[in-house]
Amino acid sequence: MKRTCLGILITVLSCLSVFAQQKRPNVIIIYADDLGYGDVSCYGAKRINTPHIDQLAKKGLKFTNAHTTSSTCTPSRFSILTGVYAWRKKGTGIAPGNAALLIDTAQITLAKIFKQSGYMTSAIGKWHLGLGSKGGPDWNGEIKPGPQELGFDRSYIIPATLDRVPCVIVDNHRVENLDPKDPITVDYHQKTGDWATGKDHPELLTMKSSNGHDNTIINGIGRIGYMTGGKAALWDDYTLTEKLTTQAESFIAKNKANPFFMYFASPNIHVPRTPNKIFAGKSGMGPRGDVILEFDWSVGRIMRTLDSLGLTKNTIIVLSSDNGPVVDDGYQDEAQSLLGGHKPAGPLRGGKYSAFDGGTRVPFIVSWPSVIKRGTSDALISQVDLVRSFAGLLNKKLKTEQAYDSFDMLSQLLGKSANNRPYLIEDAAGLGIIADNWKYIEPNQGAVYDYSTKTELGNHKEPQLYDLSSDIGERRNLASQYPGKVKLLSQKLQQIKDEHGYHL
Ligand code: NG6
Ligand code: CA
Repeated sequence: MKRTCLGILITVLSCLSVFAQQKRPNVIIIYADDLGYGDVSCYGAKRINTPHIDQLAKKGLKFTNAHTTSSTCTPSRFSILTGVYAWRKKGTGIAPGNAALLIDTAQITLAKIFKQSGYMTSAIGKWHLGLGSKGGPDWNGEIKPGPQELGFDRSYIIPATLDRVPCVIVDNHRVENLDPKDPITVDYHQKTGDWATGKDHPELLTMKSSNGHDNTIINGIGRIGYMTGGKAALWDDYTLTEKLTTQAESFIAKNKANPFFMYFASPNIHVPRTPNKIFAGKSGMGPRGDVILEFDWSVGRIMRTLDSLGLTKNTIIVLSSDNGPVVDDGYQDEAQSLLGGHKPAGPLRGGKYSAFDGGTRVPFIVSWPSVIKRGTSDALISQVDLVRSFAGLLNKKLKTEQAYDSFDMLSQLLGKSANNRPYLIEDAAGLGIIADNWKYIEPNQGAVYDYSTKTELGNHKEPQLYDLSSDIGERRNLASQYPGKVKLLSQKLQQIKDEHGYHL
């Protein structure tokens, strides 16, 4: 008798757990590179049309006040994956292509949270968080630690950026298509091997540099850093988005029966902008506009794959960008001359590299058709919050010493609350803090303007204070009018810095 009861109990419990298993949503983060607040049509772009992203926004929740933690790539990615501000750790600025892994493998990560909850996890696309242990990766051997040591079951990545060597894909722990007889050498200080450089052979370039980008030429494009070898492993710039999207689709298809988490970090719309021939010339805005179309297409393909497998309803998609927009980021690709009236940052001031909101306020859309009601949310949230929010969704308790900069904003992500995060930190040359629509940028010695990218960097030797509710473009510095507010926010910022340390 006892045995039967126990048997029934076990059956009931296992049914419950299967039920729970089935109900758990898949989660996909689609993370664009350098896509601005004004670069997609559902955020107001007029000259460019992004129907798939718009469709996602139409079905889901469009955030108007969501932020990256930084106005450049590496620190933003560090934060979204760890729940910790990158400025707390030394050496987390824009990483060279041969940097060692920047995230401690003992640290909690978004991927680990999903993996520990039984999800299949993958990182596909741009990584830019370093690989390998001290001294950097062994490109010709086993490349670890990397994403897999941080909780991703599968990884298929561009090690750094499109414009940084080595221009090869790392498939799990190895360079894809590497011929052992043609080993790769990478150097960020001096030329290695005999491959031509943009500096010495500008006549070989199919895309000319406007700033830097004059080291080794790969596929007719001058890059940052020197490399030689690995010829068979080099990526093709013009079909890379396609290739990565296909990988994403096959990961989804393979895991259609399990809950899965995919971090799909698109290389678009970072330089060098090399649209697939399907999109070349289609935007009328040159390659920058064309790769926005390409990004939108790749989002559409992922959405279609989910649809065809019947997964749309129970899949959460978070679509965002790692930092704000830049027009000329170092190549002569007509982005500036063909811009027309397009405003990549929308109404915001500054862009990539900037302490103004153009650097950090980005498109942010969350869709989960079976749960989230469509609409718009003005809640102040940060990408650093994804760690604790998804831990909340999975009922996973994190220790206080883990992901300490992350807040559980699940209710906001699901549209059940529009409460603001009490404060939020943005990182450029100096730090900025936003609380209740007031933004304070601490005094710093950084350049005010970057002439090569034509960016207002938002740095100033004096404190800056903006009322974002009436001045979203950060035009009127109210610091001298509201010294009390300046004091309060600078004290709060100092307290946040001191709580867990900082390295600027
Ligand atoms: C800059 C590069 C820029 C881009 C950026 C990183 C030059 C002149 N500029 O140093 O092209 O690669 O680093 O971008 O080399 S990010 O989105 O990965 O942060
Ligand atoms: Ca970026």
